[in-house]
Amino acid sequence: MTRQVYFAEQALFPQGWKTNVRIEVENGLIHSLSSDASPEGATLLSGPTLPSLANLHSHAFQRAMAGMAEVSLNPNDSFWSWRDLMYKMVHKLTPDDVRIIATQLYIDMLKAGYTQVAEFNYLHHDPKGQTYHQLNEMGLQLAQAGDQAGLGVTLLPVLYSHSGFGGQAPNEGQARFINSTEQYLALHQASQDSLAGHKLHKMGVCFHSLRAVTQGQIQEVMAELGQASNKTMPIHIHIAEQQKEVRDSVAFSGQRPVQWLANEIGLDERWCLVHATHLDQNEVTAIAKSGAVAGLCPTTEANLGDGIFPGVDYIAQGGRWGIGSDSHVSLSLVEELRTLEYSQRFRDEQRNRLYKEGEHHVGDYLFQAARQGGNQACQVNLGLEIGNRADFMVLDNRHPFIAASKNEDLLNRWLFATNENLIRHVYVAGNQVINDFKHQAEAQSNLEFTALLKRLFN
Ligand code: NGQ
Ligand code: ZN
Repeated sequence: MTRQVYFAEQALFPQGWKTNVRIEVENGLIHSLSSDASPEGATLLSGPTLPSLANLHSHAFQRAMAGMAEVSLNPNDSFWSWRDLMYKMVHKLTPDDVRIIATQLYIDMLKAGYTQVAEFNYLHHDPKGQTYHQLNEMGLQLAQAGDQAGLGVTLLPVLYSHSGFGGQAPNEGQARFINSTEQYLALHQASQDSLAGHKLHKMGVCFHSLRAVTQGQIQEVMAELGQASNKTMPIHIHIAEQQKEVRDSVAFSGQRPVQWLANEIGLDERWCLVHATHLDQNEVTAIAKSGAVAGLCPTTEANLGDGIFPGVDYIAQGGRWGIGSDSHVSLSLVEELRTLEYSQRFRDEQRNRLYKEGEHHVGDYLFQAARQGGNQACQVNLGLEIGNRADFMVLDNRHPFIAASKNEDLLNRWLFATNENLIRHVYVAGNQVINDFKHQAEAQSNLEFTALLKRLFN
């Protein structure tokens, strides 16, 4: 048995801040928690201590092209022209490349305060579309990257069969993604077998989008994987990110994407609807009522010109949501949460848009809601509660805004008025993975990632 004891003068619980908090960890889990406690025999945490968050949406390989698509090639550059560039890069990546990118990315995620990531992986085959010797080769590389960094991966093998609504044949750029339902179920089983019993990694079910799968396929996979013991596995899908997708959905079925999913398949707490950007009032209500999580990726959605999520209406109805860094143009939960709130302000020409009854501090609302939604979508429990994994982070109290803030102002100061990374130490399952902004594997990872970028882009 491993046992650690930590002490923080200030720590954020699900109910709010408490002082002089003693955190006892056994075998990676929080065994006991007490406030107004004594520091005797404990390792002192040097600043305000917060739970880390689960990042609910990632395509790790896209980190390699972050910032490389900001060149105007045509006056109508869009999500779809960005996707063409992304497909060009996908073509070049080997399994080793994916591991190198993901290792660097996951170290950067830990530094940013994410300790679990839902990896929405649709890169399955070699560039000719042939399966690798190991069916879940890419999933293994991603899990290995998670192990090297010390971050938990919620692996979501993705079912991707078609290029558009109604089972349209895939296009050439999609060759590495394509599986039949049968192949997908075999891939999923292989992934479950290889991650079974792993301390940090989890599994979920995933459909790329309503463009990429048919109703029959969703039903078949749900019948196989949504049963008995697996009933709690999260189910992720990209939904309604672009207006074109909504128009194509209506043209195909007479229904908008979320409307169709709610009516024809049914929504519940297992679902994570990634992006869910374009919703009418009925769809807002359908998601909010179902307990599903809206998987918001504010910096990527801004970068790709997706549109603005109807956050005010959704939250007024109790809607759940979490944050994903998706294409990884930003690895900063400060920037994600701030962009989300500011998107609402831009649209409404008003201030302080996202909060709830009983929590009028925007930063506190945003942080706690993102924590809960990320947990639900990634199948983890991050937060200072007994029985949870002992993941937490320590802010740098040498910064005046951190050192001088009263409890109720601290998250607002941090989230709305700082830009430099202030996450100084990070712990996963009781072990320190970031010490004074540094990760023990970063020097080696930087070298390998730099060489790879030069090979890909020079
Ligand atoms: C993806 N990314 O699968 O990586 C997508 C783009 C698509 C985002 N939606 C491709 N941000 O949706 O077809
Ligand atoms: Zn995505």
